[in-house]
Amino acid sequence: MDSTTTRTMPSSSIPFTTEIYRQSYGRINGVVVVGEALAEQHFRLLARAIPEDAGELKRLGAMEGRHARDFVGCAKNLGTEPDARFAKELFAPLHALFRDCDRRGDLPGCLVIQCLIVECFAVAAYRVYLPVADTYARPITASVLQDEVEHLNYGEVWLKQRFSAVKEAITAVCSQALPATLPILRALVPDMQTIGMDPLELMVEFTEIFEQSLEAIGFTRHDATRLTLRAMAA
Ligand code: PL3
Ligand code: FE2
Ligand code: FE2
Repeated sequence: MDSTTTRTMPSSSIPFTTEIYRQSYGRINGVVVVGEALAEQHFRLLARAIPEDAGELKRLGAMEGRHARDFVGCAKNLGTEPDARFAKELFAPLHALFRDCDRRGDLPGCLVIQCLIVECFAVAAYRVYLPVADTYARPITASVLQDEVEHLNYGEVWLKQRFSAVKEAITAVCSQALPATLPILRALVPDMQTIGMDPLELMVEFTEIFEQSLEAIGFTRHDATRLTLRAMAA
């Protein structure tokens, strides 16, 4: 199935009620719910690390908690539940990297992992999921998507304001954190195909949004592309 076919797959041809759909959805939904719950933790840690923005960061963390609950509801609506065990294993390396940066007081590292990498991943995933979502999940996903853009924006603004001081730290953390993100995507390829998402489209979308973010922060287009491609090829 090529990407055009997948992207335009009409909702009527998606097998929402089959057991195979439910199983794939449970694994993907697990990754989403665990990703949202970790995002909540990360924003709470960031609120401690950046006291001048604590109120704002706690608000963003609370949004993540709501996203997790809303997506659990999407699984329940389809008669399945999030597979959290599988998802926790997938997110463990990225979460460990965040905790390391937090412990070392590497704020740019924390912001790149949560606000740039995780949020770009979320924006790309929800954009690709939206056209193939069931009628219950679609409005929820559309509303969550708007919140994720706000989370991405918080990180962009913070990093842009300190660009020359944090440029090296951004490059360093990307080279570790981007390779830790790819196995999550790879593990979900067959399940994404089952629910009508095109994994290649997700990669393309992620790369585009991530490079745009790096440019918004202050990298040249050339450096943004190099940094992303080098880290993804690692
Ligand atoms: C940050 O706010 C949340 C981070 C969550 C990361 C989500 C990754 C999702 C992988 C692909 C599946 C998207 C489909 C959505 C289905 C409920
Ligand atoms: Fe979220
Ligand atoms: Fe978010």
